[in-house]
Amino acid sequence: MSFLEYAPAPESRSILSLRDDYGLFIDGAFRAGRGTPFQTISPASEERIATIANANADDVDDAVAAARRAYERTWSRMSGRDRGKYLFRIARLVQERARELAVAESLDNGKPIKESRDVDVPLVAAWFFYYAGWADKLDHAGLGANPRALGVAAQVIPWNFPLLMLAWKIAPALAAGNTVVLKPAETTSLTALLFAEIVQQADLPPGVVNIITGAGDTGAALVGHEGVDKVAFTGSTAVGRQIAKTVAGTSKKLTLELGGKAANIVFDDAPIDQAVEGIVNGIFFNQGHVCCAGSRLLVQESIHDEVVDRLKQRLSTLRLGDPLDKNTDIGAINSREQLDRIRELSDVGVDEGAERWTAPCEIPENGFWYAPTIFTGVQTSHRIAREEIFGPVLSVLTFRTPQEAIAKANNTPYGLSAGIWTDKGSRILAVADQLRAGVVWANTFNRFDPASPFGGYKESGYGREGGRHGLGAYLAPASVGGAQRRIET
Ligand code: TXE
Repeated sequence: MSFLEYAPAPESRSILSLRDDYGLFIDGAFRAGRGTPFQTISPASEERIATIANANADDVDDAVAAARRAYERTWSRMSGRDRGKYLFRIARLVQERARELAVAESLDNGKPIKESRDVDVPLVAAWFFYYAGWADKLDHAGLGANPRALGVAAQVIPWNFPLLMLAWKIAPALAAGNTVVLKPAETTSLTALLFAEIVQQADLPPGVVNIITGAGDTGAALVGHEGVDKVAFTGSTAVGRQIAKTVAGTSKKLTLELGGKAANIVFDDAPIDQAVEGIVNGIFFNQGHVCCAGSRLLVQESIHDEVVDRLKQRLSTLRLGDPLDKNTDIGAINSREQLDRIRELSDVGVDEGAERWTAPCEIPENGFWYAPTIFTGVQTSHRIAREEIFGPVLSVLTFRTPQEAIAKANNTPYGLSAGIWTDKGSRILAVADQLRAGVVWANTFNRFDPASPFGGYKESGYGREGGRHGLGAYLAPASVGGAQRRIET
């Protein structure tokens, strides 16, 4: 049976054999951290899962030093073909341990098991397979000197796709010949530590991958460390700005993948059934904890009522509850802090005059939950139309003409993604061309592929992850010139 056919049930937690305490993974081994350890809990039950080590500045020093040694002594001297073999090995081990990784991810993050099982974990494997295939293409490609790795990469990731964001960061970095120190988010460290076990199983040279756990201060110490050559961050725009300031004036290379407020634009000729499913997937997938979520629905005025009615009907059928139940559509909100943020901004929506509708879900007694919510009558000036809510909340706005749709879609400080729903191919091309968004989906939403570059404009950050561009973010082109010897005949 392949992992894709496997459907974990609520009791699936029993397939996990977790440790009670997790250390930092530095130089190929687990060890205690020197900061005060913290607990990771299940957001669906608030029960403790495990104790997680906390890296202080000395631990960060050790991790960066281990990465530097590994870079100089082994990884940068290895052929691309050999690096690729390690990446293929990691990809296969992710597949072998897919059930366990999916259950751990849902337990620690709160996302429905059908998402971690069918989306997150398969994409993690796909990312490693994809970049494994690039590693040997960098050797002697016939384009002059081989491009050079940057050195040690500091990578800080968020909690919404813990394992997938790790893959987006680590796979291209290693393929390009860099070594890494990665810090997962403090509420979702578990699967990064299981990944560290996979790194051991794959027999990677010690120090090539280091995983250090901790909160924002650990992340700040890592990105500010002078032994780091490259910083890659995914998270809030506020922290992204701070990191950009820290890195400014140094020679570190930087990529930032920050927030979003994507417009999902539905024209009156769109296939309605498909569009309704796309709107639901666009904003309620992963409880809306998605930087590219279609959080602003721009619907053509003539079909507004029909679309909103259909959405309400559809949302009334969604099942909210135990993330480990294979029938669950909406899981838990990842943390109490995030739940508070969602509640606060949603209440602002009501105060500003928009109309709030909440899906009729039963909310479990323990844990952090927010029922799918739709706001209608939203104006472009409302905060719920401008700020990232990062939760299962959809703001509905209307438009009359394509030009008005484009203007409203672009009227945001962000520029990460957008969706277009229409039957007219020519309209897709014309509208997509004018949208200031790094990713535009047509008659679909939230589709990810390791070969496609992903990233944003404006406050959504800069740089791209995925594809050749994602690899380029970890490489420095090198020109080696010289006079050619004339061969006498
Ligand atoms: O993000 P933070 P938070 C948005 C979303 C959400 C809001 C806040 O709107 O509501 O951000 O979420 C580490 N130097 N996104 O507070 O703080 C931190 O430990 C270095 C969108 O969780 O940015 C974690 O590992 N690192 C986003 C990571 O940064 C620091 C995904 C993200 O945490 C740091 C997540 C510092 N000074 C939230 N401070 C997306 N683009 O997908 C914190 N961190």
